[in-house]
Parts: sequence; C-alpha cells; structure tokens
Amino acid sequence: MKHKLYNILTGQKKQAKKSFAVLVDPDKVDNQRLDELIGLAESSGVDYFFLGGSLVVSNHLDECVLHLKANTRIPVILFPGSPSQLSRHADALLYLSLISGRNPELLIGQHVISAPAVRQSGIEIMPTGYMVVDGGAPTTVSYISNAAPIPADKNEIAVCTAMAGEMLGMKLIYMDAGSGARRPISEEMIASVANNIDVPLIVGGGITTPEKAYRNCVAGADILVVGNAIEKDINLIREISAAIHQAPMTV
Ligand code: 1GP
Repeated sequence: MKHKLYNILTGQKKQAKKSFAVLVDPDKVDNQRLDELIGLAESSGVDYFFLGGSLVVSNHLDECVLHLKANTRIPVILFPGSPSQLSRHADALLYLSLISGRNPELLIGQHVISAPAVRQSGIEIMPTGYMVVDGGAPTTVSYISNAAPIPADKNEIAVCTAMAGEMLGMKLIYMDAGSGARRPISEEMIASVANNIDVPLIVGGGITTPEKAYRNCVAGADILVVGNAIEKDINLIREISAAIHQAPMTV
C-alpha cells in the first residue's frame, strides 16, 4: 500500500502545522472555475483539494481530477459520496467508513462491493473514520446516509466514536457537520476529540469565516475543509488560508 501523502499529513501534524483543504464538488465546476480555484489556491498556500460530494450527478469526476493534476501540484484527494466516485488519477482516496452511523452499508457493505476496483486503481488509500455531527438542519450527507448524526452537544459520544475508530485502525478521523451546515462543529467537541486521538483530525461543514477556521485549528483540528462558503465567495480562500496557516500550535 502507498503511504506517500499520509506520511506528509502525519509529518505536518508532528510539526503542529495546520492544513487547508478546499472542497470541490465536480458537479459545480467547469475548467474555467477550476482554473480560478487553482490560481487562488496556489497563491494562498492551500494544501489540498478534496474532490467529491454526497450527490455527484454528472460524470466528469475523472475529467475534473485530470484538469487539476495537469495544472497544479496541490495534491488531489478524493472525498467520495459513493463508491462510484473513484478516479485513479487522484493522489489519494479518503476511504470512508461512517462510524458515527449504524448503517451497515456505509460502515462496510459498500467497501466490500468496491474493494476490487479500489485496489485495482492503485490509488493511495487513507482509511478514514467519518463522523457526521448534527449541524442544526438535515444536510445532504445526513439524509443520504440514512444514519443519525452525533448530537451537537454530546462531546463524549464524539470522543468515544473517534477513539473506537482509531483503535479499529482508522488512519484519519473526519468530523463533518455536513456541507452547508447551519451550525459548524463546536470548538469544545473538536478539542475533546483532538485530545483523545493521535491520528490527524479533519474538520468540516458550515465553516464560513476565517475566525471560525482559526478557532477550530486552535481547538485541535489538523485539516480544515471548506466548500460551500468558497462556492459563494471564492475570495474567502485567501482569508481562510491565512487564518489557518497562522493558527498557533496546539499540542
Ligand atoms: C462537507 O466538510 C465538508 O462534507 C465541507 O462543508 O461545504 O459546508 O464547507 P461546507
């Protein structure tokens, strides 16, 4: 198995460096938009592009990955909403298991079905414990996953879920309030989880301001993901990236 990108992620964590991932939904971009995103991302020091969505309707994921790979050195990491969202041209795949839910299909079922294709793609696999946290309103991910999110104020459930994920061998924990969440995950919950795991912690969902991104980093998030807010105002890339990269170190 390849570990190149994962080693970079853990190296960053060891140095307490925070990272910024811009989430791109292939359904919502054309090449011109991708070029704009690349330009701003490169000049702002964005660390990763995450590619995917709960509902990718169009068929141009591959095209999107190839365009990014041809035009930027920023790594492209797949964040798939379903097993069909696979492109062997990407740098890595977040191999998600929805450990906050009790839907066997998303815990293991879809993995069994797609395992041969994933293995054959040769892509770097990053086993990820995916935890959906209530963001104040049903989001696409909470609806599609058919699984109850972790209540926003139940920090102890989040901690135990993340600990279990790590002990089961997950190499990353991704806490997500869902795209466009009304309420992003609280700093208290992020800190509680971060203090109880050693693997890198990804946080996303409903982050719309540089201030919130900064506070999440201080609380202990290692990688911040922003999608929706950037779709609305692409210039936020610059401010959010600056906030994340100046966040003081947390240990
Ligand atoms: C959603 O964590 C991502 O899965 C990002 O959420 O689109 O709300 O930034 P937003």
